[in-house]
Amino acid sequence: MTPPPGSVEEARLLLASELEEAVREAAARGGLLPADVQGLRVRWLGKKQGVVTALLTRLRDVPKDEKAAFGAGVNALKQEAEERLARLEAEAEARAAAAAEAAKAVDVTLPPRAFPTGRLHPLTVVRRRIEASFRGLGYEVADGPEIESDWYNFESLNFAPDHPARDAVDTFFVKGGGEGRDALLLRTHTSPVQMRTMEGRKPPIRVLCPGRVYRKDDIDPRHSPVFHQMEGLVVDEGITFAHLRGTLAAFARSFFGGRAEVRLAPTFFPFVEPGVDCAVSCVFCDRKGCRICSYSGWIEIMGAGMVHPNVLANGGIDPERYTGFAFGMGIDRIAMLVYGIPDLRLLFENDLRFLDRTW
Ligand code: 2U9
Repeated sequence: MTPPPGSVEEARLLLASELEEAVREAAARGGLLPADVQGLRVRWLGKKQGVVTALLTRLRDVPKDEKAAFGAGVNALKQEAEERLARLEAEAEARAAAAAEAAKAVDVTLPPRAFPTGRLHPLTVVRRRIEASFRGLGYEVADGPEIESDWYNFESLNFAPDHPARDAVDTFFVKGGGEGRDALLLRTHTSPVQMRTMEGRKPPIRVLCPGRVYRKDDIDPRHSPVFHQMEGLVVDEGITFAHLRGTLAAFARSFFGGRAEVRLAPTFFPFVEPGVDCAVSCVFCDRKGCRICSYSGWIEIMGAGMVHPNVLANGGIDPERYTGFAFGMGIDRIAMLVYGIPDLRLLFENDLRFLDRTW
């Protein structure tokens, strides 16, 4: 039976259904908040327009003999509304307090925030790998100045006075340097470091010289006016070409893998005699022929040779007693080869879109 409109009974049913509805509706967003309950309190118990207050103002229109019952009914309703709202309020406050506590807490199960770390440059990785291959053979690593004299860069290394590399077209000379062998220049190879090493000590010498070198080359995918070399020098009594060949073969196997072989072909460098070009069997196609080795099965990786007696003598070493071998390779070229880098410039531009990977 529906209660008559405007009756206390009707208001009591409305109170129950409205509060239940409010609770149900708030469940999806985590339950009633204290502010929600405050809104309900205003609607029901508000002094100006609350439903209960409105009922009380109607008391004067109620017939005399019904006034007592009506007033008691409204008071009961008011008490019921107060109790229900007080309960909802307590729940909402407890919920808000728990949420505030949770916001303060550290969630130890969260995955750690990514932390940006630095990485090694591919040239550094390749240099270190080459060094590791030779360290196992007893070599130490040495370095020297990038600004050199004509003597250390050319003259002492047996370059003829009219050798084309000594031309200002190919080499960066430093303004204000001296004349002749005292001229200053940006080193065109790391060989001056080996010269300085020979001067400073007695054989046996086994030294590895990595470093930046400069040549007046125009920039293109395979050329840059600055690049990197790794050179090596061994000087001792009784060093022969067989030691050179065995060393290059051991390096090739250590660096490129156990199946790698080397092939030597005669060539000319002023600082060695004989001089050789050294190729390694193509590890990409196992010598069958592929794009990387230009379908030859071999890849040129370095030059080498027996140190010229004039060069030993210029380094203060008696060429009658000692012999030695030397080799040189381009670190950039080897990095491009092993990582398939198509353009040398990528190694110098410091673009993280290229560099940011594990080399
Ligand atoms: C001393 C005596 C001998 C170093 C050598 C090469 C052969 C060689 C090139 C390879 C490619 C340089 O990067 S590259 O352009 N180098 O072919 N270098 S023997 O010989 C020396 C060095 C120092 C005292």
